[in-house]
Amino acid sequence: MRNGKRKADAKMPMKMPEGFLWGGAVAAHQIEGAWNVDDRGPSVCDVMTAGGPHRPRRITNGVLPGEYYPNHDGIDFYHTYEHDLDLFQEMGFSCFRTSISWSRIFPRGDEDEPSEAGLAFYDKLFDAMHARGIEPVVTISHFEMPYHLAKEYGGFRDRRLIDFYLRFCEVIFKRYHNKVRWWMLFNEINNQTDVTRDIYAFTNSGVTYTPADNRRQVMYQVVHNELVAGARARQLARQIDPKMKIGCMVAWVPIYPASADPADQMSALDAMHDRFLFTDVYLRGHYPAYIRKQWKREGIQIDIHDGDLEALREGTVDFIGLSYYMSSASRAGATGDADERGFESSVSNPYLEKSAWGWNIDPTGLTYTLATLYERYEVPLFVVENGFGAYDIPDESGYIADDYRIDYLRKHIAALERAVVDEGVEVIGYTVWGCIDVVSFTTGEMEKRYGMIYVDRDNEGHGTLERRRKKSFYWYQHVIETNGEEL
Ligand code: BGP
Repeated sequence: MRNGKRKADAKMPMKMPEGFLWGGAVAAHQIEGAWNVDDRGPSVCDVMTAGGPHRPRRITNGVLPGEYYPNHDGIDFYHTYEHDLDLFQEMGFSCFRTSISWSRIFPRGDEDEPSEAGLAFYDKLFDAMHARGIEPVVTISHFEMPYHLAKEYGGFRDRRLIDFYLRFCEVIFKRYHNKVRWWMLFNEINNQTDVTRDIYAFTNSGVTYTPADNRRQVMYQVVHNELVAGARARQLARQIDPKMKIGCMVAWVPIYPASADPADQMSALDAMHDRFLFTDVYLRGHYPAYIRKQWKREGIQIDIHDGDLEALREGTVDFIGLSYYMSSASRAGATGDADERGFESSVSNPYLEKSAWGWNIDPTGLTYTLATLYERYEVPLFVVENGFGAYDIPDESGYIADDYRIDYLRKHIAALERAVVDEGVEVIGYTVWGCIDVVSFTTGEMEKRYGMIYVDRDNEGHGTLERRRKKSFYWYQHVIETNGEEL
């Protein structure tokens, strides 16, 4: 109900349009394992140890003996993908999002020629998906930069990364353009605006800050280099095959004003600039006035080369891929980062419950997100991550009745449908994050489970890797079967 009554089309069923893509989402580094098989070189996530809800992951100097790196094995999807795809097909998936592991194709990242073994794996994976009526949705770089590029070049601090990324794109576009229609450039490229978290700079851009760094200066320069790389990749895709749809991918956490105090509204507006910056450049093709003023105020100098701004202008994307998990709030003058959302004025929202990892639960925030993004850009949106991380406790028979996950997903899919039916937002599809239990990104835990499929593996790497259907498996199967009409 909005403004006291449903809009004029209230009689319309709350279901998705024909052709809507339903599925699940993962990332190579969190699912594949086989970290050093068939030529694959270490990626930045292969030097991140396991952590926990209150124990940050550590980034080690190389792969060290005696440390536990959960991404090395993932859930061994590299060897089990046929079986896992059978389970996704059983749920009725029409699409499945994963990434191409950059260091499986270019083990060090600066080679001239790619690994044929790496390319052959993704040929087999995409063929297996199509054989089951599942359309691939591919993230080009999902926190998987070859560790060599981070270690030897400093990641995107070095402009040569633009060319290395473009070479990677050229190889995979030419190889898979007849098998993959939906592509996204960089996963959650905006995470790195939170310069207090080393894990974000490292996984977004291969950057390790030094004590001498002005972190915001470094971050915005690196962001510029990455935005140019993405725009030029978009132009390359257009030349190789215009049928390819290239999207950006952003982590969207809408920031509400903590009160009706106009100062809080301005505080929220300012805080949102570190999100809108990315979609504004990706969709409008230029740097907005607010960021230029902000750089001037902070004395930030961006090294912009000839042709960069033209590339941004010409390389705008076709759609916005986004992850949505939570919302946040901002109070003018707050300095405590109470809500840990990576911006100084963040405060907790007393109207929302939180997950066991402190993530706000706000389905309405998804409707608000989709409506505001669509109003601003009027391009199709793709919800490529939404899910509920929780401790799943099997009963004595091993069954998991994850009603809490069904409840979270039901409310968020209903919110998605309100955006489509009430606001007219064009949404390409919806892929549940971690449709099968995978290694958590922020904590490296297996026990922060998102899946409708349980995987028998614990935080220390013990377990049989057996897959088991949870209660949510059958619930989501019915949601897809009714195209979202019955939640
Ligand atoms: C997003 C990442 C995903 C996934 C998800 C869940 O930021 O794009 O890779 O990890 O968060 O977060 P986590 O795994 O930390 O619980």
